[in-house]
Amino acid sequence: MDSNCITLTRFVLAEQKKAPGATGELTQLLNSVQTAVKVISYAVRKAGITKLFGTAGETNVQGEEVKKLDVLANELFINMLKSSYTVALLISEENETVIEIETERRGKYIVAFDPLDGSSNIDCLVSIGSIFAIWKKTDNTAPTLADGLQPGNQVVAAGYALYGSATMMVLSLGSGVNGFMLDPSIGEFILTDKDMKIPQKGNIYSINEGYTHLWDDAIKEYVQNKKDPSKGKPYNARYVGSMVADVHRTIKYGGVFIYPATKASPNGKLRLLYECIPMAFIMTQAGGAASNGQIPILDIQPKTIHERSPIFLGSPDDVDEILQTIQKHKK
Ligand code: AMP
Ligand code: P6P
Repeated sequence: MDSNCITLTRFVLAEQKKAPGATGELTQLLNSVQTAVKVISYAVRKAGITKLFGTAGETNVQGEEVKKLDVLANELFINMLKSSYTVALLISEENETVIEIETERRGKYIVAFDPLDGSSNIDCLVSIGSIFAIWKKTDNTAPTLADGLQPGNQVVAAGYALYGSATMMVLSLGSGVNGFMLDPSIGEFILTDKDMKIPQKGNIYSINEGYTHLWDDAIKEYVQNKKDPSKGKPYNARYVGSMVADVHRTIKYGGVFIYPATKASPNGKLRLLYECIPMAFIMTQAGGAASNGQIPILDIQPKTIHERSPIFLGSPDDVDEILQTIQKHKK
């Protein structure tokens, strides 16, 4: 046992001490997220035994069946964040409207989160995840919807938890990306992936090819090129259908993850505030790129809390290639 192991708690505190004038509020917020993730991880791994699988008989704002684990994960994020006295407003994938915090418990941060992303994969034990992004309230007035609609280039911190063969938290506080593996024997996240950087170029493309008939020509051409031996060594196709798993693999191995606009979904499927922005922030901090096909995801000005965005993210060379293909088709 390493008697000097870097836990997530220790890492965040050390980063706080580098921030002049920091009061510890952001550290406290991140510790409350860590607690929510630990309980979700436990519940995910026990779900089959404790009958947490299956639907809770409700549907969420997305019109999707809500499974019991979704409900539990959402309540955990809300309760842990509210009781941290660090947040003024919450935005959850599971809640139609913003979640306001009573005055006496308010802090200066705004958190948008997807408490359990990929939940359609729960019952077949495919990896799922939690995703969050943190902004700072820009003034001392009562929180309004505008506080929850800040662009990704104003993000203070963002992260995801991957409930896979192990549970891992990947976090960026604005100075790079670090990965922490949960050691269930001590209940602590341990720094295992220091200063994560995505390869400049990869050999994996990740997109749901079941929608090929709905793509525009640029996407069809790009994907076809990735499979055509006359254009170079063909790429491998990998698609989990769980954003956190697909993005984590992309950071680790390189390549590109794509959820484009389709004829059926003109703005794509993934949500800007609590899926695209946090993943774009992390990817950019890891030396990668993230675009909606026209501009960087982090520069998009959100208009509504559940708006969707097309997303192309991954290795800089791979994202650049697809953006060039898109531009070529615009001419
Ligand atoms: P605080 O008063 O603790 O909320 O921190 C004020 C600002 O200092 C934050 O909004 C961050 O920009 C920075 N900061 C505080 N804690 C941390 C941390 N643990 N890691 C990185 N930056 C931090
Ligand atoms: P499709 C899961 O439902 C999710 O929101 C993301 O985690 C995932 O990347 C995407 O949807 C998968 O969507 O249309 O390919 O099944």
